[in-house]
Amino acid sequence: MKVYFAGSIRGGREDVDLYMQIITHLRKYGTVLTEHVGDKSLEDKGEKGLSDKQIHDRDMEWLLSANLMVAEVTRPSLGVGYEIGRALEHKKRILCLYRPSVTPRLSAMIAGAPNITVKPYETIDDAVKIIDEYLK
Ligand code: 6K6
Repeated sequence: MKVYFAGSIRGGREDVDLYMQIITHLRKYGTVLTEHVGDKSLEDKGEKGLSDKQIHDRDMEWLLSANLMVAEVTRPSLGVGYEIGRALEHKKRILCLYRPSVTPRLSAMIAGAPNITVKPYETIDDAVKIIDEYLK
């Protein structure tokens, strides 16, 4: 299975450690195409000198090849919202995770969208259980 993990980059990197913990769990199910999203050491100044267009086009290619999208949507991110919209358009399975203690009111365009599974959680242990249940 190919998993596209989405998490905030320019929207704010406060949750990068959590992203890596989720990615580490997702690896048990297959290949995570976007491991860099959880890489703390990567600075957002154009990974390997890639332009914004190159990043967009490469990520879209990966997204289209993925069987599943898992998005951590606690930190509002234009890029993550865009990726979710594109994944919906292409009928991908989408699981969105968010922490209500940080974001009590998730965007209605995510919380109210059809064909997206949205789950609140607080700890990595909760997230792991939700993912396991979703993929069972
Ligand atoms: C720096 C650190 C990690 O990656 C970089 C270089 N920039 C990007 N590289 C790869 N994917 C990116 C990059 N910027 C945004 N994205 C994609 O958009 C990721 O798949 C994220 O899920 C999402 C984040 O969007 P913003 O709007 O928060 O940046």
